[in-house]
Amino acid sequence: MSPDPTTSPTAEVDGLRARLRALSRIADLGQGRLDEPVLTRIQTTLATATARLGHGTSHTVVALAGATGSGKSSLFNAITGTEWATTGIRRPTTSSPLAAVYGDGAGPLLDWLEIPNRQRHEGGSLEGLVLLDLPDHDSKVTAHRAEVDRLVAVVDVFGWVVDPQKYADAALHEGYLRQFGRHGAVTMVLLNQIDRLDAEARAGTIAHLGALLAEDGLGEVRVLPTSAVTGEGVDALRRELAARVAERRAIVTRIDADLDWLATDLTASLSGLADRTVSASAREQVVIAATEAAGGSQLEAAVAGSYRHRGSLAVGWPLLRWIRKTRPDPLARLGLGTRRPIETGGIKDGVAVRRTAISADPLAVARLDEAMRHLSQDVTRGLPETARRRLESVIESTRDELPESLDEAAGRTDLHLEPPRWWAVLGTVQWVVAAGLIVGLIWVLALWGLAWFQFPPPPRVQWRGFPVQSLLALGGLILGPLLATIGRRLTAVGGARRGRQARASLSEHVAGVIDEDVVLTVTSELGELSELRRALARL
Ligand SMILES: Nc1nc2c(ncn2[C@@H]2O[C@H](COP(=O)(O)OP(=O)(O)OP(=O)(O)O)[C@@H](O)[C@H]2O)c(=O)[nH]1
Ligand SMILES: [Mg+2]
Repeated sequence: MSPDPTTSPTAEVDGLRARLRALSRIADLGQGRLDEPVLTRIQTTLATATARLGHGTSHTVVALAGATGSGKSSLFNAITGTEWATTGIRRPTTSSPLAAVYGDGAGPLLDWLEIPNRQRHEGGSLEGLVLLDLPDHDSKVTAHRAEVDRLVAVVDVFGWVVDPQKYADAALHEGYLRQFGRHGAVTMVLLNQIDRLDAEARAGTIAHLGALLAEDGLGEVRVLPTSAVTGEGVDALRRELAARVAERRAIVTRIDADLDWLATDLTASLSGLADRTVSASAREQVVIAATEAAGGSQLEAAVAGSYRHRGSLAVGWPLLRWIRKTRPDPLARLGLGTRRPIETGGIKDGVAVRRTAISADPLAVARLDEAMRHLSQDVTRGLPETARRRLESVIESTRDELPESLDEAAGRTDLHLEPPRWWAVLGTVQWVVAAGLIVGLIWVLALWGLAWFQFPPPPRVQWRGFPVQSLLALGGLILGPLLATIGRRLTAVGGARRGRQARASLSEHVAGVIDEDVVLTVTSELGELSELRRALARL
C-alpha cells in the first residue's frame, strides 16, 4: 500500500484542524443558543480532539476492548509475546488498563490517557504502537465500565475482542458498536477463542457476526479470527496492527469520524436555523403601534389644538382674546411646546432630550406588546428550542427599553410651531379694526357729551352720507368677529395639517428608535445564528 502523496498525514491534520476551528466557533456561538447537552458534547469533543492532536501522530493508540473473559488480556500477551497481563478464570480479571508501548516518546500521551501501567517494547514493525488492554465493558464493577467509556472516547483504533459465546451481546452492539457506526475505518473486530469452533461453526459464526456488524453500520469491517491459545490469527493481527501504525492516519480518521457523527446530529437538531430577517411588515406593525404608544394621537391633537390656541391669540377678536389667554396651550400640558421651560431628560447623542408628560394610553401599550409578540413569533418560527428562547428574551429586553426611547423620540419630534405669515397680517388688520371701533365709540360718546352739555355740535364728518364715527364703530363691531371667524376656520384647517405633520415626524423618530433598538439588535442575534449555521457547514 503506497501512501497517497496528495493526502499525506500532514495535509489531513491541517484539514482536521480547520474542522476543529469551525467546531470551536460553534462552541462559542452555541453558548446560550444550543441545548446544554449538545454544547457539552461539542466542548468535550473539541477538547479531546485538540488534546489528542497535540500529542502528535507518531503514536497510534489501539485498545483491546470487550466483554469479560473474551480473551483481551490473553490476546494482549500473545501479541506482545509476554505474560505481563493477568489472565484467568476469575471474572473480571483486568481492573485497570495496561499499555504496551513500541518505541519511545509515548510518555506524555500515556500521562494524558492516565495509564500508569506501561511496558516498553522494541519498536520493530510495530514502532509507534500503543496497545491497551482494557477492563471489561460489561462488568459487575461499574468502575470498569467507566474506565472503558473514558478510553474508547479517546483511543485511535478500537480492537473489539469477542468470543463465540457472547459475540452477539446487546451490551456490545447497542452499548458501543452502533454508537461508533461511523468509525468503521478505525474498528477491528477480533473473533477470539476461534479454536473452540469447528470449521463449519466458524463460517456460520463469522457470517452471523458480519451481519450484526452490518446492522451496527459497520458493514465494511472484516472479522479477524484469532486464538490466544493456539496462536492462530495472531500474526495476521500483528500485520494488521503494523499496517495501521505505519499509516499514522488513524488519529485523524477517528477524530474525523467523531466530527462527522457530531455534525450529523447537529445538522438534524439545527435544521430550523435557516437564514431569516425581521420582515418589513412585522417592523411596520411595530412602528405603527409604537408611534401610538409614544402618544401619536395625543400629540397630533395637541399640536392641532396648540395651533388653534395660538392662532386665536394672533387673529381672534382682540376684545375677547383675554378669555383665550386664560386657557392653557394643549402642548404645554404634554410638557412640550414653547410656553414651558424645556426640562431636559438628559443628553442623548449630543442632543438634549426632553422628558414629555405624555402618559401612554394602556390600549396603545397593549397593541405595541401585541406587535412585538408578532415580530417575535415571526422571526423565531421554527428555531430550535434554546436558540428560540434566547432570541425571544433578546426581543423582550428590547421591549423593556422602549418606553424611555419612545418618550425621547416624542421629545425630539418637530412640533411645527412656527406661526404662519398670515397670522401677523390678519392680526394687524384685527388691531386696526379694533382701533377703528374704539375711536368710533369714543367719537360717538364725545358727540353725546357735547350735546348733553349743549355745546355747539362740531362739523359732521361723513362718508357717502353716513357719519364716519358710526361707520367705524359698527364696522369694527361686525368686521372684528367676522374676521375672527374666518381666522378660526383657516386655523382649524392649518392646525389639522400641522397635527398630521407632527405625527409623521414622531413616526419617523419612532421608526429610528425601532430600527436601532429592536431591528438592529434582533438582526445581530440572527446574524450570530447564521454564523453558527455557516460554521456547522464548514464542520
Ligand atoms: N480456548 C481459548 N481460551 C481462551 C482464549 N483466549 C483466552 N482464553 C481463556 O479465557 C479466559 C479469560 O481470558 P482473559 O484474557 O483473562 O479475558 P479478558 O478478556 O482479559 O477478561 P477480563 O480481564 O475479565 O475482562 C482465560 O481462562 C483464558 O485462558 C482463546 O483464544 N481460546
Ligand atoms: Mg483481562
